[in-house]
Amino acid sequence: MSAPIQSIEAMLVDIPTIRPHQLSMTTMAVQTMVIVRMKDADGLEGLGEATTIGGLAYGPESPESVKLTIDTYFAPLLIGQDADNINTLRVRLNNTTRGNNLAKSAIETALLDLLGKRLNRSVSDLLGGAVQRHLPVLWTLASGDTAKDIDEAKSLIAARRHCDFKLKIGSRALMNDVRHVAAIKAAVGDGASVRVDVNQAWDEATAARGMAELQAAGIDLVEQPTPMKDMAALVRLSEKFHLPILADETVADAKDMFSLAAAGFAGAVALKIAKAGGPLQALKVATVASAAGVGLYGGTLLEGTIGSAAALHAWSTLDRIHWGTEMFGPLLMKDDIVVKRLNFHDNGVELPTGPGLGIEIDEDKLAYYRRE
Ligand code: MUC
Ligand code: MG
Repeated sequence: MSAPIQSIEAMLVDIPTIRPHQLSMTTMAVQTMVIVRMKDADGLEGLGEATTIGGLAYGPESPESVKLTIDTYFAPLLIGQDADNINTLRVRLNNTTRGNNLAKSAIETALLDLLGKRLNRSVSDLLGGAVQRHLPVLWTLASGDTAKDIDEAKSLIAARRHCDFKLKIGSRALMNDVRHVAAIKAAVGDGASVRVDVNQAWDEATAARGMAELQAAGIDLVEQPTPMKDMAALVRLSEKFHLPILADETVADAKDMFSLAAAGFAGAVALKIAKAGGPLQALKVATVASAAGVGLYGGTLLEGTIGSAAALHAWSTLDRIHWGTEMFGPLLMKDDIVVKRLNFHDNGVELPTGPGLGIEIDEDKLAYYRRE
């Protein structure tokens, strides 16, 4: 039988990154996760995570605002409610709170983890069952230095930890970025798929020139070249080039996916539980994308182990993930707050096993990294 939600705690956890991670809008030296611990009246605990990139650099929710939203607005709406009916709780939240999908993703994840623990089933079981248990994971090269990126790529290929790479570009002059990308592609060879993420940095004309250059350099995919709200530019670019586009910031939820596809976009979409408002919501984006013939990619906002595991449970249920995943967030951090880290091997990661997410908090580590 189910039990009411008794407490919801949201805490900020700061872990340094293994090296600076340079994106078009910020350079990260530390990752801040919002970790949610939700307890029911039987003492079962659900874990959730909401994580973004660079404070407010990536989107309108910051780690601090996510914590405030959960503490001030979500917890009073949820405490005392039956924890089992996740759809009812989502409707309850959405009736009185708009947006804040990162915070909602942490809550939906914690509810799924809690339900899984109650039923002794994994989150992927709750989502219909895993189709694959070892998912491909690429690595992002973003040290800001071409030679360092090449060394990093070569050692990861040799260790069979990753065979595909995403490069963060857009902060430098176009031709400097193109030279950087072409040098890395030439160094890793045809065995590796090399993609770029521009994180909205180009206007449409720059993007058209950039895509022509990147196509010639052998790049496989160009992620979010233009500003998120400019859907028409993404559609026009997708019509103009054979080099496919991966829509990221433009598509948060199923409605965005429908609008982009209806406008004529062809390409792929980065699914992210954080953008959509949770694993269940991200799978709705996948359904719309698949119906429109848009390829799927398992995306991250560089979450730690809890958020990455939640996403992996969702991606594992998809028939096909055309472009693989990028669930490497935990590897970008110097340390972790879980007892058993995810098992990355053979250019991918194992879906964690056990009830719920299959993740357990290391209390000492959490106490150490938790922000006071
Ligand atoms: C993004 O925009 O895709 C994913 C991988 C990475 O390095 O940054 C993120 C965010
Ligand atoms: Mg992106």
